[in-house]
Amino acid sequence: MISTVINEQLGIEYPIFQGGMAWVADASLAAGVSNAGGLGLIAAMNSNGEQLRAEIRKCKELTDKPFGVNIMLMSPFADEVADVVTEEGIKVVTTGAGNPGKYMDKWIGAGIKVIPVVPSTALAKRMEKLGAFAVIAEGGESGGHVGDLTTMALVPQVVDAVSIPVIAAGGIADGRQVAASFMLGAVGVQVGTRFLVAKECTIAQEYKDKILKAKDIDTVVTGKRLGHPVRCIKSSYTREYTKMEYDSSNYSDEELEAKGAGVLRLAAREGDVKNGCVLAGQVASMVTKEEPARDIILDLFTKAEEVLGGACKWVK
Ligand code: TUI
Repeated sequence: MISTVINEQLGIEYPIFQGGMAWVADASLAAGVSNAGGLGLIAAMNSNGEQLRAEIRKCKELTDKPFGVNIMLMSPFADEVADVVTEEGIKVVTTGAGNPGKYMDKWIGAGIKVIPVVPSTALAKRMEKLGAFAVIAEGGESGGHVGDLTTMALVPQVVDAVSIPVIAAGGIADGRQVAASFMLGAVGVQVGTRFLVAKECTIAQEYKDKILKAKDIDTVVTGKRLGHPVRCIKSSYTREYTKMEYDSSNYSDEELEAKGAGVLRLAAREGDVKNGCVLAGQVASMVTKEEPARDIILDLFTKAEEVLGGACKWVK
């Protein structure tokens, strides 16, 4: 059994978080993962305060296990949802796509364990100083908003830079990658892409099918020109976007911004994977079957234990 400060302190069975994926991580998925022994997270994403409150209450109906909320700091409603998590007695908040510094005192004062996603050692150190319980070091293999460093390079550097627990994220979809994360010094993992095809995940079947059919080289990073790089599955949409992105004399930043508006919702909720954008990590091609969250977690940890237990097959 793999047991670390993460599952012990958070009152969960396995040291695994489900990524707080925008337009994906609703009460159904979060409760499914929490009931399966991991930490489910509701993505506050672009919800306003009352929408998030309703989703949190739904999740409380579906599970009596701990779950958390992920706050996307670029959201226009970040201030409102920052208050809602304290009012609703949420115990764990993860943050993404920015620096949560201005909320930290309030959250920590309310007894919340704050666990920011960090793409660099500098931000990890800043978060430690501000009282973060742990950090999630997310490499650019992940889906969605990505940093520059890979998980392999980032995780051990963050582990060396801080003395709080480090959770590895980005490029983790099977037991070998869970085992590797522990070898790099992480004490937990965050998994996104593999949970896209969990039975409890309510996204459109067309989106799940894109993940199930993906090949290794099927993801691309768009949006660098606007400063918001996002990894997604290649499609006719990403080809059009990329063409516009590299043709700055003909397409303004505003036109590019407009091209990106609403495309994740279109794919995830409407199932329009032609005009919409399917966010996914580089491990999408390793995700080959839809199954309950419990089976995903059991598979990840059973295989990770086998790998870690056997140490290394090259050591004779
Ligand atoms: O946040 C994510 N993944 C996301 S957010 C998202 S919604 C979105 N849609 C369109 C454009 C942009 C976002 C989809 N996927 N992962 C966590 C993450 N955070 N990855 C990288 C970062 C990050 C980057 C810079 C965290 C902090 C940061 O700090 C910059 C600073 O202010 O110092």
